Amino acid sequence: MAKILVTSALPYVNNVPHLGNLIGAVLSADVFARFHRSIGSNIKYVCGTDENGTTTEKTAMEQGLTPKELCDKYYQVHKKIYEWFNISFDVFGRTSTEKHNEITQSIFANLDKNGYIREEDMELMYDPEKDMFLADRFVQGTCPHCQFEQANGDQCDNCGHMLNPTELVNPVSKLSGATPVKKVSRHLFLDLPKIKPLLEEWMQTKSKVWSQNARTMTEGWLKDGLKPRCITRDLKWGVPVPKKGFENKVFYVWFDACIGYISITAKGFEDWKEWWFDPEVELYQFMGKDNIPFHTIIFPSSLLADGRNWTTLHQISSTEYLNYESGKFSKSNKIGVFGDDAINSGIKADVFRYYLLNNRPESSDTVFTWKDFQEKNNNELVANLGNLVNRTLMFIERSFEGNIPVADLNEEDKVFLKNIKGEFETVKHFLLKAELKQGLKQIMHISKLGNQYFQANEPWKLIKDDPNRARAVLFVLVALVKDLGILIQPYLPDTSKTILSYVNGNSWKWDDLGKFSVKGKISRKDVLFEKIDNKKIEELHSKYGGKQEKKGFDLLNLKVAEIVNVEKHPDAEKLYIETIDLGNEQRKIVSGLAGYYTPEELVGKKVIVVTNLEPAKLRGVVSKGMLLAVAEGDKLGVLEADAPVGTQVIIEGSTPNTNQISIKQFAAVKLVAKEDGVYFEDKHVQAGSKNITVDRGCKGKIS
Ligand code: B3M
Ligand code: ZN
Repeated sequence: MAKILVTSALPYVNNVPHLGNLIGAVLSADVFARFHRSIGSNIKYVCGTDENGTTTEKTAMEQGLTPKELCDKYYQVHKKIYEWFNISFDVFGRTSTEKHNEITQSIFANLDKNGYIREEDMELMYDPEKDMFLADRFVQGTCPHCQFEQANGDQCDNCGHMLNPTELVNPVSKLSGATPVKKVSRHLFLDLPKIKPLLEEWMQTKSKVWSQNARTMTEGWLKDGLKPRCITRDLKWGVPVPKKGFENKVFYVWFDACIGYISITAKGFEDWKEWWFDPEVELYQFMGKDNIPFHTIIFPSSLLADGRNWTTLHQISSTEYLNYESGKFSKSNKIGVFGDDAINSGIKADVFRYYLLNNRPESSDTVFTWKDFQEKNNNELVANLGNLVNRTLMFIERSFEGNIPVADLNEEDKVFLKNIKGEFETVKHFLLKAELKQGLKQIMHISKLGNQYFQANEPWKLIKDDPNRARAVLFVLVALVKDLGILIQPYLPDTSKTILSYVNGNSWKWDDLGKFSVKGKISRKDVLFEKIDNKKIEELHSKYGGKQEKKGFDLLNLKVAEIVNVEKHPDAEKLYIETIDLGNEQRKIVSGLAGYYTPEELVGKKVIVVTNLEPAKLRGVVSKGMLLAVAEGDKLGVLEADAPVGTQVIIEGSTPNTNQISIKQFAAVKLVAKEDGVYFEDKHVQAGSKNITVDRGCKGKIS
C-alpha cells in the first residue's frame, strides 16, 4: 500500500495565525490526512513552526525578547490554536533544533560537494551605527515605483512590487534610524541554472497532478530562466553555514524552512528514513499560493542536486487567498479573525471548520464575511445536516422508544440507497484529489437527499397507517445518519464523534459506509448545531470588523525637512513661503514666521514638518504641510533635528499615518517641548534615533 506523507506549510512562529493562514495550509492538510486515515492508508501528517530568519529577530527585538524566548512563546501559541481547531498532526515540531541544523547542513554539504554552490560578492545595506548588515526587512524607505514612503526592503506593501533594499529612495535603518550605506559582503548561491536540467526532467514526471496555479507559476519561472539564488544572510539567528569564511552567516530562512519537513519527521520518528528515502512514498504538500515556488523549485532543486534519493513532491495543493469582509486579513493592522479570536468567540471549532472549508479558496480568492458565516451555519449546518440527524433520532425516540428499527426495504428504498452509494464514491473521488470544497458540498448534498427522503415518505403519517413501513424508512434514515457521521469525519471531527456516539458506532471508518450496522438503542443528547442570531453576529462583526481608527500620535506623519528657500508672502506681511526638501520631494509651506525670523536665519535649518496635513490655501497660496514651532512669551522657536532629511519622527511603537488629516485632527494631538526634548504624553518623540531640540530654548505647547 502506498505511503502518504502529508505536510502543511510551516507557519512563521512570530505571530498568531489568522483564519486565512488556517485554511491555506493546516486545516486543508488536516482534512486530507483524516480522510486517508479513514480509508486505512499508511499516513503521516507533519508540520511545525518556521522559526529561523529575520522576522523572528525583528519581532523578538520589538517585544524585548531573545529570538529563542520569542520562539518558545509563540510555538505554544500556535500549538494551542491548532489543538482547539482539532488539527491532527502526527508531529508538530519546530525548526530551531539541533536535528534541523544537522540535516540542513548535510544537504548543503552535498550541494557544495556536487558543485551546485557558487560564491559571489553582494552589495548590501549596512547600518553604520549598529555596525551590522541589515536584513531586507530592516530597511525602510520610499518605493521607487509608487512613492509609498514606508516600503520595506524586500517588498512594497502598497503596490506589491518586489524590491531590493538598495533600490529604496531615502533608506532608513529600522534598527537605529540611521541612513544605511552600501557595503560588500560575500555570499553563497544555489546554482539554479546548473540544476535546471535535473529539475525539468523531474517536473515532466511529477507536475501533471499539481494544482493549476502551481503548474502555471512554476512553468512561468522556468520560462523566465532561473537565476542563482542567494542562500546565506548576515544574521545571527538561524542555521550556521558550515563553510570556512562564512562562520558569521546563517542560511536564508527559505533555504532551511522546507528542510524542516524532513528534520521534524526525523526528530519525531525513529523510522524517518522510511518516509524520506522511499520511492513509494507520495508526498502531498498543502500551502498558500505565495509559497509555491519554494516547494516546486527551490526545495526540489536542493533535494535533487543533493544526490541522495530523497522523497520529492508528488502533489501540491495550493490555495488562493481568503479575504476578510471588504479587505484583506492583516497581521500588522490586526484586521480579521485570528486563532485566539476564534477560541474566544463562543462558537464551536467545527462551525469555523465548516465555514472555512466550504469557502476554501480552491481556484479563486474567496471572502470571509460574518453575514455569510451566519447564513451557512443557520441554513446548512442547522437546517440541513443538523436537522436530518435530529429529526431522525427524535422520531426513533418518540415512536420506537429509542430502539433502532429493523425492517424490510421496498424497491424505492433500494433505488435510493444505490443512488447514495454512488454519491459516496463521488466524495471519495474529490477527497483523493484534495478537492476538499467539492467533497464537502457533496456530503451536504447527500444530507439534503436524506431530508428529501424523510419529507417524501412522511413517516409521521406512516406510523399510524403503516407502522412497518415507518420502521423501514427510519431503518434507512438511521443508516444514512451513521454514514454522514463517517463521511463528515475529516471535515468536522467533533460533530462526527457526536453523531457516531448517538448511534453506537464510535470506531466506524470509511469501510462501514452503506452497511446496516446500527444496532441497539440510540443515545442522543443535544442538538448538533445552534442557530446564530443577528445580535451575536453583529457583535462579532463589530469586534473584528474594519480598520481600527488611528488616534493620538499615530494620526501624524512627521519628518525632518531642510528649508532650502524662503520668500515673503505677496499678500500677508506675517507669512513666509518656505520651500522645504524632504529628500524625495520638495514642497511649499506657508507659515507665520515672518515676525520672528529673517529668511537668512531659516535657510539651511533642518526642521520638523507635518507631512500629511490636507493642503490649505493661506491668503491665496497653497501650503502643503506645516512647520512645527513653540511660542513662549514673545519668543518663537522652530523644532530642529540633526538627522538626514526625510527621517521619520517617531515615538516608541508608533506607525506613521499614510492618510491625510485635517488641521483640527492635528490640533488634538498634544505635543509638548520640555527641558530634555519633545514629548507626546509620556513618550519621547525622536527623529529616528536623534533628539529633537527647540530653537531659542522655547518650551511649552507645540503648534
Ligand atoms: N513560513 C511562510 C508562511 O507561513 C513560510 C512557509 C514555510 S513552508 C516550509 O506562509
Ligand atoms: Zn510601491
